[in-house]
Amino acid sequence: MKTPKRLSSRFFYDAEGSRLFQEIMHSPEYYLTRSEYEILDTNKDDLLQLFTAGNRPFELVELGAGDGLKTKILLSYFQEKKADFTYAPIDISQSALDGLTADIRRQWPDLRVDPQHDDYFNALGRLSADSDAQASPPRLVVLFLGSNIGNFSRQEANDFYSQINSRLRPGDLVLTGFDLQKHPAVIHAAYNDRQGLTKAFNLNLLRRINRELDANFDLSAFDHYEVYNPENGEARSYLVSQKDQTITIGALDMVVPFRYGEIIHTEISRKFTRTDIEQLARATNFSITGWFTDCKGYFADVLFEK
Ligand code: AVJ
Repeated sequence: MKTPKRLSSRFFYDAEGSRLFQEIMHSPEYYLTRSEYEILDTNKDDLLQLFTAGNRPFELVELGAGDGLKTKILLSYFQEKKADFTYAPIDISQSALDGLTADIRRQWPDLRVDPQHDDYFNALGRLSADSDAQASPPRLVVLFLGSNIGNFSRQEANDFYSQINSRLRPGDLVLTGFDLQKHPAVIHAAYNDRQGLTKAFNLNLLRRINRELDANFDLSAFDHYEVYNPENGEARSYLVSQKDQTITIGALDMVVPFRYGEIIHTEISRKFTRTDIEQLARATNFSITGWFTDCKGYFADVLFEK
């Protein structure tokens, strides 16, 4: 068995995990969502001008759309301004996608929605192939909001943005939400909320393994532990075994021993400097054509152009 033990943060988002994440986004400590909401709301007109430059129609492709709370600010404004665009949310969760699509069709019956239930790359590849087939293709505008990029290592982020770049044409855009480095105590608090929502979110991984893989984790025998390292900008989440114990995972025919104090690493939430973001753009052949921050300077939505 490898040490330290690890679980991928991809597995957080079953129905209960998605619900807990919604609650985290509303908690007083989790500033990320409010900061990005402010940025999009304040700059929606500038963004529309940039997306429609040259009077081209555009296709708004959102990676990991979730409940689309923040995107709706843009959708609502773009609709009001009668912009010529299609919204293509991509998500691996069919239930999240169905909910979002139904919601949007109810709210804006005239908006063109083209949901893609798929892996990001397959969906992006298909959308760019579709537009290649058109005489005057729409500009692709990729949205990757919420600092979801923080879950990637530096290398993974470079690979991901290079792959996105390879599926775009010159003039296409990517708008990314980056959580910025700031006073470490502010970041620490966001992942250690008083209500225990982040703890429940982290422990839900074990509940999911119990249910889907027939395991017998006792959730009360594990604790949540989060550290933020201001030297490298990494917030890391762990589950900690509170005693010596042995877990069985029926579906995998696996017996997993834990020592008292042993950890499972579950997530990295990376925080960025301006230099980190500039290096990402340069390494993946994008130029930076827009830089938007909230009034506290906690978060940035940055526009990359191919
Ligand atoms: C959805 C990946 C941006 O890392 O801040 C929230 C998930 N984890 N609290 C983040 C999360 C713990 C979140 N992202």
